[in-house]
Amino acid sequence: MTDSLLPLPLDHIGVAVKDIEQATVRYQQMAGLGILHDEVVESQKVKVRFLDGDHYKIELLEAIDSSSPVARFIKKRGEGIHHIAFSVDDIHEEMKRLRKKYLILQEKPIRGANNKLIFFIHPKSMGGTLVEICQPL
Ligand code: CMX
Repeated sequence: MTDSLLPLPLDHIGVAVKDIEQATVRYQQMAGLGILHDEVVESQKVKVRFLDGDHYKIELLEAIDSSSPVARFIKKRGEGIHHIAFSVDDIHEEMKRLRKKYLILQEKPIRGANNKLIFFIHPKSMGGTLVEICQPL
């Protein structure tokens, strides 16, 4: 990338889990994280819960349907870190910029959890890590 590119702030880390309630207890007991927000994202077939760290968030993701990307992920790889999400100010410009170098999974940004526009970079073009780019609406 260019020398002038500023580091994108981390928005959250997504963790695929089989049971969101059990996972919440694990993070509460281990790190004292409280619940920030619950939501069902129908388009992604997931139930999500954001946990509040001091300067970060953890997004727990539980599939609500076997066709969900999260259900496929858990079937293939088990529970664990599913994606990392970076926050941007102009998601349309970032999509144009990143599409030149990376495989972007959406044609246009889509509506994600927590009132955000999002898109994903395929793990195959990010060394095995799924990356979400997001912008608050
Ligand atoms: N992180 C790293 N690798 C992943 C991955 C992930 N999250 N999901 C899949 N992969 C890998 C698979 O292990 C597989 O690797 P191999 O070819 O080495 O076996 C490869 O990617 C293809 O996997 P697949 O099961 O054939 O492909 P899928 O049909 O599951 O699609 C992907 C993979 C990334 C295109 C799909 O999961 C996707 O579109 N993800 C973006 C949307 C999403 O994840 N939504 C969930 C909730 C989002 C939210 O609201 O926060």
